[in-house]
Amino acid sequence: MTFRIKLLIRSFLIVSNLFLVGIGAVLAFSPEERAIQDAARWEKARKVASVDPYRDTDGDGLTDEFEWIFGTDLNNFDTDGDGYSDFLEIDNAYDPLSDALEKFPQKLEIDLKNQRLFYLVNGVRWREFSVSTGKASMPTPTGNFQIRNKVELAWSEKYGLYMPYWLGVVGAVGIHQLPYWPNGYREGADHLGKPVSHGCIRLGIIPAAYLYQRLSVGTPVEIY
Ligand SMILES: [Ca+2]
Ligand SMILES: [Ca+2]
Repeated sequence: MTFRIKLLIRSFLIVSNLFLVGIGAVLAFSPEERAIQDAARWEKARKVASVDPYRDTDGDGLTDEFEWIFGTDLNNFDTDGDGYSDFLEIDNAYDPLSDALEKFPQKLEIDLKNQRLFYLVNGVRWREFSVSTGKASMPTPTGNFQIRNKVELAWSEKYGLYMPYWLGVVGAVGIHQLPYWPNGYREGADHLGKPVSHGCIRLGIIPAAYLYQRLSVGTPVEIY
């Protein structure tokens, strides 16, 4: 084959690849769409495998549906026999099928429209919490970020309040527990589910502590 023909074919391949990448970006699914697809896939598989989603056969706190999703034995509370239950391992992002110490990938997805935060373990929506994000005049930015810092009790100089269990995300925006003022007054939990913050992502008392204990700097955060 002559050099010119090879060059022509290579150019064609490069251009067509770029085209495919472009098409891929246009056709990429949003987290919401991915969740719908996952739900449909699980629904179908559950029918095939006759898994009762709400039953917890071995009583380890992990429903049969989650056992099926994570591939654990729904008749054995400690599938890999390492002394830690399947539930405890997944809840702390460890692989319930192996005693390896590497953690599963973790991720947060924040749905501004529905004011929900999803905590993903190994790509599975493991927990879901109500949040309060930025009000219309101070919206929470959307995009793909990472946890950039952690502060157990952050102080806002600007607003004169404490933001416990701070997980910094982008600029001055972070995820934190319902804030409280030096006089002890705390923002009401009735604000959860409503976008009323100054841009931060506020979480309830227990969810904020739960996530702070489990997540580290670098964890991906997708806000949409
Ligand atoms: Ca179970
Ligand atoms: Ca185990």
